[in-house]
Amino acid sequence: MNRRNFLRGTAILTCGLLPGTPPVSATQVQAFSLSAEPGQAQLVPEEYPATDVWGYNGLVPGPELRTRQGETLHVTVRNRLPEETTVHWHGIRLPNAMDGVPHVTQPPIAPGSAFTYEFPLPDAGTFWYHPHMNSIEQVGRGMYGALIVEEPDPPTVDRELVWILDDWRLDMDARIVEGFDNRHDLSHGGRIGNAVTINGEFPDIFRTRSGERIRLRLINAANSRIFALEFPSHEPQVIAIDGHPVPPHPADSGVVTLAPSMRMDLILDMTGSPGQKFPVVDRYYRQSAYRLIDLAYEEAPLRANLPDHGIQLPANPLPEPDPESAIIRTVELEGGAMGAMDGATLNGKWQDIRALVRQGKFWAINGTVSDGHVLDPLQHLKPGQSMVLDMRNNTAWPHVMHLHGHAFRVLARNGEPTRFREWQDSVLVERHETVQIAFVADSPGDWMFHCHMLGHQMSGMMSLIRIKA
Ligand SMILES: [Cu+2]
Repeated sequence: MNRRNFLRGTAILTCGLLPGTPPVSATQVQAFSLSAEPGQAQLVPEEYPATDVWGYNGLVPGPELRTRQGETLHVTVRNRLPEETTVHWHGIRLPNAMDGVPHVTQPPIAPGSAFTYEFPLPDAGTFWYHPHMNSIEQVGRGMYGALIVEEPDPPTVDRELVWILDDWRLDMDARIVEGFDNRHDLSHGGRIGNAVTINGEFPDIFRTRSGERIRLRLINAANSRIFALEFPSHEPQVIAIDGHPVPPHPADSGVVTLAPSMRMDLILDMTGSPGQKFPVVDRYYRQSAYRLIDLAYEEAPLRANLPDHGIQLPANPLPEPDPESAIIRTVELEGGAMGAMDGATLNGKWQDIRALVRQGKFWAINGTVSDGHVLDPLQHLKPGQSMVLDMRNNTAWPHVMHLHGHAFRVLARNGEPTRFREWQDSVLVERHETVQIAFVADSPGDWMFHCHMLGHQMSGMMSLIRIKA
């Protein structure tokens, strides 16, 4: 029994099927259990010791949760960590009470206790799960896993792979360097590591064969690192961003850019010749480009001609924002090292930058610094209302802005309309860039809107959008 069959074997049928009930009305529930707990992982080559981590079921990454569109996910999470936690189902459009935000959508899960999440999955795509409590440290110690929602009729490929990218700051004994609240990291580009892993392992060689067609689901689980991957002599086709389909197209300038928390689904046709080797290179930080992994072709080709099946994914059932009636709001991202912020409001009181820095706060959204998750809303919306957020990055650093519980269209960058008006849940806003997004506030509740560079989130760059009738 392969892993997938094993996991699918846990499916249970909830709606009792009475005689004469058409089977289409049945809701298939996929049940899983996760335990947040300390563990060990061999993150770097064998000549180094294993690293003490925190993981789901003690593993890095945590178990892959694989379901189908339209099914219901049921996950019991037990907390065996020495501190409180929650689980956020990143990118999933779900009821607010299941969103995993401590003190806002649920009480934290105390050490020794458990919480059960259950929600339907309206969208197919590549998603992931991670804590929303002390995220910089809990995610940074290895707590994350893939949540894959399959299309009813996925494109035909030879292999489907999930690569969860992460980076770690390790010492020479492969121990995680402490000091997650290091103020230099918080006020600059965040905690960037010195060891990049794919699925919790130090990548070396990826074996493939000429003519193979691969669906590669990339997930960036890093604290702050942005990846810009080049696949020399290959032309990966982007088929989905943040889980949501886009018309298949080659990545811009051949570079697959993935900010923290973002996902990208690629179709990678292996066009090299037998015996060839190609490095995949990450060039986001220009001074420190490095080889992520080698694509190594075996001697025997898989086939002579590339497959020509269609690769376009069917659209997810997302509500289309109405630009005519939309409420438009400017969102100013402010602060950080080399920024111009002289002060901002923290806990209801305007404070100058020195006072903010003393409290470990460096970032603001529209003049307000967040302190934890319980916040005055940045915006009130009625259910069904369309909203445009016109984001301006007034800082010297990139940010990746994530909205909970919704997907938004990316309408424009620096005033230029985007090519595909992509649906995303997280969007990279480069320094001094403007990005316009639009969404329909279709799900009632308090939803976080924050930077997913976890050090920025922790030190002030978080807000809340309230959707209430
Ligand atoms: Cu940021």
